[in-house]
Amino acid sequence: MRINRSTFARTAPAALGGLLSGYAALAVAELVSAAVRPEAGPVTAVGGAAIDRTPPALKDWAIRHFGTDDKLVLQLGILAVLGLLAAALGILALRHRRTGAAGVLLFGAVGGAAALTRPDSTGPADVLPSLAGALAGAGLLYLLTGLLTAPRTAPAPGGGTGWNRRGFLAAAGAAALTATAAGALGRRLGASRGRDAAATRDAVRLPAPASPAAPLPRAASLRVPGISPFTTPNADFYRVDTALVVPRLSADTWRLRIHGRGVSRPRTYTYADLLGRDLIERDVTLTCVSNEVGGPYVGTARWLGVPLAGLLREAGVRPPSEGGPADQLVARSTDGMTLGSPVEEVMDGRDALLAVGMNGEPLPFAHGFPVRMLVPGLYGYVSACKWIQDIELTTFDAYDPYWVKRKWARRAPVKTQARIDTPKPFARLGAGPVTVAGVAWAQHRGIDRVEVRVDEGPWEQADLAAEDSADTWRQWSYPWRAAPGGHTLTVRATDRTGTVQTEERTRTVPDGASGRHSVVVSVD
Ligand SMILES: Nc1nc2c(c(=O)[nH]1)N[C@H]1C(S)=C(S)[C@@H](COP(=O)(O)O)O[C@H]1N2
Ligand SMILES: [Mo]
Repeated sequence: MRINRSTFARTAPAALGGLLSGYAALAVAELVSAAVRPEAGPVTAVGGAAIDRTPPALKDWAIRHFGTDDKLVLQLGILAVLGLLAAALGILALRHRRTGAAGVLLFGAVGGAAALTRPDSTGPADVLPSLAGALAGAGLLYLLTGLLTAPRTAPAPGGGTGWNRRGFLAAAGAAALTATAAGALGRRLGASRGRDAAATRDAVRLPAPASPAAPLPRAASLRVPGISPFTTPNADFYRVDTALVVPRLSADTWRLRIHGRGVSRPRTYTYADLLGRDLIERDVTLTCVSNEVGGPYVGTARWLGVPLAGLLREAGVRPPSEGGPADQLVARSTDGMTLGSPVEEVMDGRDALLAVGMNGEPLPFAHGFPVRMLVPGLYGYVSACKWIQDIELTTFDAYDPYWVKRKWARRAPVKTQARIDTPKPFARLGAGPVTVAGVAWAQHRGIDRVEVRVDEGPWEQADLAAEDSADTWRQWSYPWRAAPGGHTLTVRATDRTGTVQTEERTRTVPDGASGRHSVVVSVD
């Protein structure tokens, strides 16, 4: 019995030693990554690699269930797994001291390899955070395990080999404090780096547009409580991307290169070059292909930017309909994302933009500062490259961009959709007049009609707010006389091509969800 208890008595501190070593490894990695590159930190690198390898269905599920928090969930998951493994290594080290320490080094190797193979890797220095962290963690585990297995200087009462409890606790405490200090310092350094980029953003004075957006018609906004505002404030605008750390680029050093097939005059632009051109301002509704029927990944902003078609013409690009050799435009971001848009649509006269402004301010970092692309009528994943740095003209045959490699469609125009914003699902309402309201979108075609149906009743015409443009959503409302009982409210939109929103439900993969949004309510 005594033996067992003393073994257990050392298992718990051994696990603690493992955890502490893992913690120290991450803290040191954080500090070094602040000096090298925040994206090269092991958790960020492994997380990014995990995102790239996630099957589309799972990624889609994660986006739907955690939304913008999906990245936090992923990082917490990685930390939980690392914590368990670190504790296990601590226990292993009790018997095999060197193997335990080598285990920590192995994790460092995984982190370093992930950092090196990320598309945004800037070179061999990217292994340094993982390497330094692993060395610190392995050394600490070796040391702590030594204290756990060393016999006391004085024999334990009743004999048996005890362990150097006091020495272990002192070393563990010192390690915890040092690691916490290193991690905190790393965070501060990282934050000051971000502040430099923020300073270049603060210094931006957006020029007035040569072609301003028409004032928003007052009648485009219905006064219905609970309806989505026509213009989505930047702080509420949905965010979907694969970046675990939001890239904070400096406007001063930003460059955009345009090159590829049929580009007779390849060009590189600076941010100042773009601001010096004639800018246009347009209201455009952006939608994510991962948006479920009735989902939140859609928003409207007033964008300011350079017409992309003009830049392409200057570079000598002709659309396929004029005999140009490239039918796909691949936009590449600083974080290694690639998005492919059809050249024909980009150049067909619609307001495809290199956007620099969003709702009156420079693009927020999360939405692509300094410059992003935007093509009205196409889902974000085939058009809206954030943190853009390169545009390559190529063909759909020659190159599959990021999402297409992951089973999403090559071409993806936005599907006609309507959403009920109010009442909310499972709302309890009083009998009598109830305003049912929401938004409907069919970017670049426009919305012509919205209808609402109560239970299995007839489709009734909803009132449409004034149209801002065919590229924006339209608010709608329907005055309902609610009778007591449970009811299902369903909505459908008709776009300007006369196509009625289909009833057929499809999943978001591969080219966007279809089907009709309905909401179940109970009326007392
Ligand atoms: N660099 C980069 N750009 C990107 C993405 C990304 O993951 N990385 N996601 C795209 C997708 S899927 C959508 S829907 C839009 C979303 O833009 P938002 O986050 O500004 O709403 O950005 C697009 N641009
Ligand atoms: Mo998306």
